[in-house]
Amino acid sequence: MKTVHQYTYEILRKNKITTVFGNPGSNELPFLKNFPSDFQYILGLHEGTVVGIADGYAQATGQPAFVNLHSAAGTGNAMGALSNAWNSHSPLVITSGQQTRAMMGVEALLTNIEATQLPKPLVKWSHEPASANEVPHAISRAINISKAEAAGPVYVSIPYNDWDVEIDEQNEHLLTKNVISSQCLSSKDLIFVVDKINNAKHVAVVFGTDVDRQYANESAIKFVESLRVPVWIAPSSPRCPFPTTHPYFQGILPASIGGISTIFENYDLVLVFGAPVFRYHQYEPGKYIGENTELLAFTCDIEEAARAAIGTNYICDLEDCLSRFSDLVQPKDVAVIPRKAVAPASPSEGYIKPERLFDLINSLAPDNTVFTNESTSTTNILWERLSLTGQGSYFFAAAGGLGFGMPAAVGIQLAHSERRVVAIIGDGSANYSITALWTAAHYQIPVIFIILKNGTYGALRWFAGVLKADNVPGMDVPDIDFTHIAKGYGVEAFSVNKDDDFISKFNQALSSDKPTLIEVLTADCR
Ligand code: TZD
Ligand code: CA
Repeated sequence: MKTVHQYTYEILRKNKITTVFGNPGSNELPFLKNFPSDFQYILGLHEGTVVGIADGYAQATGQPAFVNLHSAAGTGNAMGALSNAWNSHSPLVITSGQQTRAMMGVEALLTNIEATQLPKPLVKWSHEPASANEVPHAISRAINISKAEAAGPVYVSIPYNDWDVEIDEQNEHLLTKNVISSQCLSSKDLIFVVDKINNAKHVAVVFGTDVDRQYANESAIKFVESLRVPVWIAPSSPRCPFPTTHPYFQGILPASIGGISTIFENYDLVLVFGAPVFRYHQYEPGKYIGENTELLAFTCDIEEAARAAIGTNYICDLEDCLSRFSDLVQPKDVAVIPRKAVAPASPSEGYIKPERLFDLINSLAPDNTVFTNESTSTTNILWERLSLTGQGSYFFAAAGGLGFGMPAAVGIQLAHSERRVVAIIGDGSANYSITALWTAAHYQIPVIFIILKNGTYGALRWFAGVLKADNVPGMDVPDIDFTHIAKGYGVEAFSVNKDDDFISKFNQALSSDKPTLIEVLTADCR
């Protein structure tokens, strides 16, 4: 008879999962023992970093990533990262070790008390098997739930004495069992929507993160080129669903109620694909949408559809609906006016201002570079100046939880050895998951980390202005030397404040097969 341990690794293999992202403790050792040679274990030094790396890997591969955390303390450390994974529909199968069943009741040290409650509400499913016999079934169930639309994280807590138990042969069925989930518009809905589109005068299109996640980018381009209409990217978008270089691209929407309805004032139909309607941030009151504007939204997520404040919301596969619409819509006869091009930024003395830095990065980075962004006050500058073109080119913390950009870059680079990953990180944000540097160095994952050093929480200074909050403490982060920190973790590092130095170090990083950190002075701190 096979053990829980044997069945679990066979189920993972069957689901093409052979990487475990983790940070271990005593409860996890019986799962990790005799670790199979066709599996790789990626060690992160803090659980927020572990889940960030796994999130990047899951998003880059489009497949569930398997995580193993240490009981309650490890799960607790991962919660911030889990908020991002939840919001980006990342399929993460998170397991944690539980105390041995004999001592759970007396709450021995390292018992995960009410384990299933702990990760809620940031998981689709949370479970602790009632017996050892149920563990493989729970793992199989977790994988299938995580990847079914809308995809998302799931959690399974496993008592450590379960792994060696020999179990029922019925578990063999789990090695051939499959779940197929497809979401398609009915022909009735399809005809209704196409009629709406063809009868509308002025149509605006908004693309969101799930267009990129569901590999619908090409269909998105084909759809708007068939229809000939302007395109915006959804507010706070954690991924880039549409090429920023396309002549129809108008920019990223502001993250406010009033800001969005103003932009769509003169449109009679707004179509939203693969985004919440909408992910607002700063409160700027106004109408959700003007009286003469109708909104139709297409999403993979019933919860997203149900909580939208407006519109007719369809649950469907984005690639499928976009390509079917493309064949049926008639082009509008007004030409789309391209957005205003930004002027190239000029150099400055003693520092490299963000606009200039993004221009330099854009001119030096290869076309298929993947960017992660966690430089909060410069996000609009990034959207204006970086050419983000192909699928999977851009990743940002979907819930705004800092500590995503550095580890996600490591996970994405691990998934895509054929592309270079550049992490654009603020000097404040860099501190939340700085241990990602060690994982990059240890496994020789050649991410280029660029730290924008302005000595402050720039975005919070901006927000303090919006909220008219004066004299707020804790806004600055001076005197951090990221080159020393990076070197301590084994990552080659440089500090630059001149264009020429940045160009030479960035080119050097591009030709290296190891990670590099470049700290860039981006404000006049003299
Ligand atoms: N903690 C966590 C986990 N997530 C957060 N989003 C914040 C705190 C609050 N926060 C922001 O939303 S932006 C920001 C903080 C602290 C400042 C980040 O500073 P930075 O970038 O240096 O990375 P800028 O460009 O100077 O804003
Ligand atoms: Ca900063």
